[in-house]
Amino acid sequence: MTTTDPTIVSHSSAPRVAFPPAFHWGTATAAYQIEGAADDGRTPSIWDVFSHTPGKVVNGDNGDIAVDHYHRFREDVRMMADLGLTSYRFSLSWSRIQPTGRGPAVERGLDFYRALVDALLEHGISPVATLYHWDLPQELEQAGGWPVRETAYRFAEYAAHAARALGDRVPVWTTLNEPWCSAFLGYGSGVHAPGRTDPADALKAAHHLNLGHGLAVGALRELLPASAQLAVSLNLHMVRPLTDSAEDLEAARRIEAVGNRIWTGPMFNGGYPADLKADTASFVDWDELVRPGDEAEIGRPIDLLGLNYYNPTIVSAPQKDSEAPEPARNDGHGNSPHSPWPGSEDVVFHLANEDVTAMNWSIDASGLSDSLIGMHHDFGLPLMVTENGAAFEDVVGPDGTVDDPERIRYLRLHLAAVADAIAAGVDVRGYYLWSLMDNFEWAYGYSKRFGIVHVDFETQRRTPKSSAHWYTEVIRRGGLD
Ligand code: IFM
Repeated sequence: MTTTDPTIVSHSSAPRVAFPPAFHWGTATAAYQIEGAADDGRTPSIWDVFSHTPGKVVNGDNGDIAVDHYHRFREDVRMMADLGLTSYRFSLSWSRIQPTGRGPAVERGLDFYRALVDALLEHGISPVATLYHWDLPQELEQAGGWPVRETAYRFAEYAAHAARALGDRVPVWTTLNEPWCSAFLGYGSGVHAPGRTDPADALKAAHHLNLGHGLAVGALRELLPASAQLAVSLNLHMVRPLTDSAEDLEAARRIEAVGNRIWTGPMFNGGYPADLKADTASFVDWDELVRPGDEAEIGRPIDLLGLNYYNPTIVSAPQKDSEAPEPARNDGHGNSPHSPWPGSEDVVFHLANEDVTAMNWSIDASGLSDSLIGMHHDFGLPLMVTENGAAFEDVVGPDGTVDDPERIRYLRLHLAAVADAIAAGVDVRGYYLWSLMDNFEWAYGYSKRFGIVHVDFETQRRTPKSSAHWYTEVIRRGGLD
């Protein structure tokens, strides 16, 4: 048995499914979703502008205060330690570090992250820093945003500032979080900041995010100690055709191309796939967009690959029968008439089943184990689950506690799926539960709660839910019953 094999043990106090001893048990958050302190030393990001635009976010919510983590980080780190977390994944706010998106870094912004990381280390919690979790400095958006090539170079410059300041104490770095959302929800369907709706811009943004990743990896390698591990967090879609008809298989191929291989092609397989380029040729001239050397830059080796998984993606060809039930629009359209799937606008998305979370996302943990096994096979890199979790309609009991058995069930199923992948030989290094605490859920504002810690958004009081206590026990025992 190797150290990565989940162990089946019979001792009654030991977990039935144990994880490797060095497995990282974490939670994940993102700067704009938790920090607040929007005008305390930083300039607006695209999410400040978007959330302050009427009609863009449920209830007109914004991240001005969020859960005030900027001021409460010490208390939050203590809480993480009390929960027994061994690792914590957070993101850096670019406009806190480099307010104009270019030029020198601001020490005050860096000091906040130095203090956060020091507090984590003092409590024995290993930090994982994400450089970009969707909050582009607004100044760069005004200069064209991600559809403009220059933004990729600015990202690498910012990455270098972060590496110089934190490189001595952060062992694991991820460049981008879910670049699919940045490109296709931000510039395609427009349901995320900056809210633009041009398929050509979405594809250009995708290329420049990829290029920014590669340039940042280059900058980080030069500045970080040799022991630093570099990663990217992708929300690779576990695409499944509704039926095995040729038409549904073709729909799955198209979504897989513009959802997944647009990232993994240049990052791991030498370049953009020919079928993706053909599917989207009416929007962009790929030969003009991708300059010589770009794909090699994007393909710089990394050490770990992060997967963010919530639910599988079930697709079919357009339904011909007008009597067919209205398909579930859990496909990134939100309320937008604009598609986030350039070249594949007519593909229909379905729920995998009716067992759904408060986001109307089907609960199907088999997609997680299948994804991990597929990624291991396709890319051969050590993996981390950099996000997984669920929103439910949590209720605070009369005694102030929050009992969330549905979330425990979701987490148990998905951790078991991770264990299945490990048992199948996949090298999974850690699991980062989304999320540590309730926070600003983007276009849904504060209406969706993903935390294992409840936050009263009026008082900022934190209350660990029963799922938090359950997770603590899983960590303590090193596995699942
Ligand atoms: O809240 C988000 C996070 O920022 C990125 N991944 C999905 C989560 C839930 O929607």
